[in-house]
Amino acid sequence: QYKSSPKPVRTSIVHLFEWRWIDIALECEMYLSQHGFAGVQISPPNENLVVMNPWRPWWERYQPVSYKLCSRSGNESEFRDMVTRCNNVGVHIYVDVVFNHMLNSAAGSGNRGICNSYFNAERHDFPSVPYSRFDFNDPICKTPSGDIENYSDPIQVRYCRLYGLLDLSQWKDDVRSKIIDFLNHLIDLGVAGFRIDAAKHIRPEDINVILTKLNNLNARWFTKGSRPFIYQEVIDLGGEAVQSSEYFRNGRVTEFKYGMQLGTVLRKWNEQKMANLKSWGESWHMMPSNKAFVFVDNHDNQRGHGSGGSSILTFWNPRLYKMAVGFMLAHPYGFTRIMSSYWWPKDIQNGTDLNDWVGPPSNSDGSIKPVTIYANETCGNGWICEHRWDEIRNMVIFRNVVYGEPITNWWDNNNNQVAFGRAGKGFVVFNNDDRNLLVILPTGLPAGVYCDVISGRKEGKTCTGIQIHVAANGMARFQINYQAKHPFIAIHVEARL
Ligand code: LAG
Ligand code: CA
Repeated sequence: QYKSSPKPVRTSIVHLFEWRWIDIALECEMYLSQHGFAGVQISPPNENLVVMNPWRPWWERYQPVSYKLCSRSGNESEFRDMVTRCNNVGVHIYVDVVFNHMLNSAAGSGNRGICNSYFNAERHDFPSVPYSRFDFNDPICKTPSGDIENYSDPIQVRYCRLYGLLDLSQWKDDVRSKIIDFLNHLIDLGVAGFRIDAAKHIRPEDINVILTKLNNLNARWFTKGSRPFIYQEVIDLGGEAVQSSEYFRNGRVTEFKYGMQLGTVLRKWNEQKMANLKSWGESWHMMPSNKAFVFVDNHDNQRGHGSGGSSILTFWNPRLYKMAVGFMLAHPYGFTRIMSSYWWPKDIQNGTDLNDWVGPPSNSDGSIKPVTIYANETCGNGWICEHRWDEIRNMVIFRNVVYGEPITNWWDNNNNQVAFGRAGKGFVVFNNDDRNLLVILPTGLPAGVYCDVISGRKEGKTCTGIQIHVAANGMARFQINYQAKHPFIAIHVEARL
């Protein structure tokens, strides 16, 4: 061997929703780096409004007061420490940045930012940025309420208030320069990219100007000249004035049809079946794969906010959820994000969750509780940690192993049993039918005994789960009974015994 082995690819990020910076730093070092995660999406790090009614909802973090790095997740020195420690183990930080708007117009005034910054919502005054009334779109918005009333009118979508949130003028140089300074500060601290919140409500050309003024990534961790990774949150399920494609030249765009359609298939709604997933991708009216940022659920639609409705699968439905995430990670379409949630007292009344606002596990003073990690690697203290579920964690690794390979050897029973390979690197089999599956299939894999990474994992020379024997001709026998604990099987070349 004359060449050192190439750096392993890492292809998925995890949203550690509402985690504290000190917990994320530990998670990078103790878990994410060892298990092939490329990075972490963090909750908005800048100062927000403290909302007392309802009590400390998660969504208060989408109401900025200033760009000071100060939030329930931690202060600037904790933020800096997290970025440094995560980068040092090769796990990158992606920041959820909220710059469409500031806080809501009815928030009043006072030193009620989470770090005591002053604001006056009525006067549109944010001295800690500073922004003043000239930095907002009120004169342009023509709706009677000042809010977005009609999503088929792009002018309203861009220049009126989303949920009553004071709408910033990103077309103005002084607003742009405040946003650019904020993002460059984050880049200089070492972050790798941004989720642009509410991008649909900002003109793509304004985002573009901001992006072109950003610094290169910090050369302490990134190759000289590297640019930030960008994914823009645009909810486009079709039928609205603003379309995802307007944003392609800025970076990736969230594909909200992905989780909605995949949930519909796995739930077998609308007469859908997994066999239909043979054509999964662009032909399902989704954007080009190399533009798409995909996920089964996100922090909004897992609790009925945002879009996607009741078809969205979440940790509340673990069996189907694991299949959905498993399918997403096995399939080459898009750039993938895993959701990592906290528990809340879900209370559905007449189709809506009365507790959709409930914030992260917290103490009576509002501070966020630490993430507890048990010896068996699962989480406690109210944290769900889907990314630590064996099936999901192992499929994150599967995606890295098969990266760049096309789909091969697709098989289905014309119903809800499907299987496919990734050109000699990996193979998956799903059974979402109410009947047993027993098939012998060509896998395209080299002969050998493989460890199924869904029912177990490879530990040294042994497998804690089912073993799959691939014959010299690539054929292998798969059995998944319909009540089986694990409704799918996945094997790949790094889990050969
Ligand atoms: C997003 N993407 O475009 C975030 O993913 C989403 O979580 C944000 O909404 C939204 N854009 C604005 O940044 C969240 C909640 C809203 C919440 C808002 C502001 O989904 O429900 O609105 O953050 O905190 C809340 C109330 C509204 C109220 C508004 C202003 O729920 O009823 O009108 O505050 O007071
Ligand atoms: Ca706007």
